[in-house]
Amino acid sequence: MCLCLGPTGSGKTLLLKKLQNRDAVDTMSSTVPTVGTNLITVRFGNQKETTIREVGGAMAPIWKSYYSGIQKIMYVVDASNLCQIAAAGVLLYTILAEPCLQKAKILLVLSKMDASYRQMRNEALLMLQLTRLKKEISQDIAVVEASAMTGEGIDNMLKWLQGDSIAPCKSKK
Ligand SMILES: Nc1nc2c(ncn2[C@@H]2O[C@H](COP(=O)(O)OP(=O)(O)OP(=O)(O)O)[C@@H](O)[C@H]2O)c(=O)[nH]1
Ligand SMILES: [Mg+2]
Repeated sequence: MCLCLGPTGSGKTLLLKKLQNRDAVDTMSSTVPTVGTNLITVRFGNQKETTIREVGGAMAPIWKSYYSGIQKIMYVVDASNLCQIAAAGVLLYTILAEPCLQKAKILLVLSKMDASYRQMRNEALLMLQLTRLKKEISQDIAVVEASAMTGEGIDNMLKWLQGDSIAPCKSKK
């Protein structure tokens, strides 16, 4: 089981829909904030599948009650909304400090890349203090740039879910 967390409106629900069925997502239809949780099953080509539980951003105060037995966390941050990023970083830090998640694998997803300019990736990582964070924590953090609108990053997210390491993306201008 993988948990999908991140501030409200960061794009979790739409990305998960796209992971589940990349060809049949109406990205024009609007989503509603997830109140509670949302379970989805992702099937891979090789008959394997995995379950992801999204816990809505509105539920952040009780994210903790879902940590037991979790090995993977996908943390979604809206890269087009730099104002929200510092707060997203604080929430990420509390997840990483959690004793029962010290062995978890973390995927940091910079979402809505279609609405961001490329340089925002670096600004977002800077505001999250990722380089500093990586030195202080025991978990493995991979970073993916993604967009539910264009489908960017979906392949890498599927690879990560299957346990493959993903090549660090080059900084694009
Ligand atoms: N431009 C753009 N907009 C997106 C993308 N993904 C989601 N959105 C928009 O962002 C808004 C919030 O998306 P959701 O997927 O519902 O966000 P969420 O993270 O599930 O939010 P909570 O369930 O409240 O925690 C919606 O209006 C989406 O249409 C994306 O890749 N690009
Ligand atoms: Mg949602």
